[in-house]
Amino acid sequence: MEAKITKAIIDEALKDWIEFASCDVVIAGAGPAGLTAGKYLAEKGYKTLIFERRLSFGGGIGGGGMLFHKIALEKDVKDMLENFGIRTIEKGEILVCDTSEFMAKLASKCVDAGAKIVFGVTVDDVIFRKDPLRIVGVCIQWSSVEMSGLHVDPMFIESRAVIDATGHDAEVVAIASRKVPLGISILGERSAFAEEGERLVVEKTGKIVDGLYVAGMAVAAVYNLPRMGPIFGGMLKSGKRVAEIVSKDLR
Ligand code: 48F
Repeated sequence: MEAKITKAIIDEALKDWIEFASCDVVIAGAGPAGLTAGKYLAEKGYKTLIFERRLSFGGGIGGGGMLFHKIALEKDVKDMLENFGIRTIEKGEILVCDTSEFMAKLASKCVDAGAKIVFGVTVDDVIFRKDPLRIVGVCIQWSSVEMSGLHVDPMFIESRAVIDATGHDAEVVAIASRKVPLGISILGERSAFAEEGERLVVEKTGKIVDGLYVAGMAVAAVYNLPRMGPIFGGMLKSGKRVAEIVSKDLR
């Protein structure tokens, strides 16, 4: 029995790895922006793979506002929330919902749409080509190996588009801007200005260079935009917008 358990797991895992070694879209990070982008891209039929460093999805959702188990959203994302089946309570101009419901339903809709989420894997570099400069995939490593500090070479996933949805540090764009380089420097996010941050994070969502896109709080890090704290409408809209932009470019 024990050997059968091992064989069944490895057999199915390898099938996924072989299938996804080359895919349409790699998303780094399974926070709200990455999960939303994953849902809309998979729904459009793109082979979409999400790598998440941790062993769970949700990113900053679980912490709510200072560990209170609720997050806020603007009313203009009500349709999207209904599409995800997420229930909210109206508080004047703000909608409020449970962190657990928000996280679970974003992830379940993303998976149901066909996106593959792999936990415990960190995107630690990009693959590039010259003339013209473009990003054609990512280098990946087990997060546990990364944490151990062992010297282990990464492996590669080729993809037509890479989306940095790694949150506040914009890790993938930061690496590419240092190592490719892209001719940009990452300034990091600014102090809080919720309304402006929510607007600009959506407006600036998009392509960095051919093959590399940015969504969610990573956008704020790249473009030095204000942070907005535990209000999440901008993350949903940014995830949806990057899916539309990538989908248009891949068509
Ligand atoms: O941080 P995160 O939730 O980013 P987001 O989707 O949403 C931001 C909000 O949660 C909140 C906010 C706005 O309302 O201020 O903070 O933009 O999710 C990012 C995910 O990416 C993972 C990380 O563990 C988290 O789950 N991640 C980070 N770096 C890597 C990564 C990496 N190099 N490879 C794989 N996953």
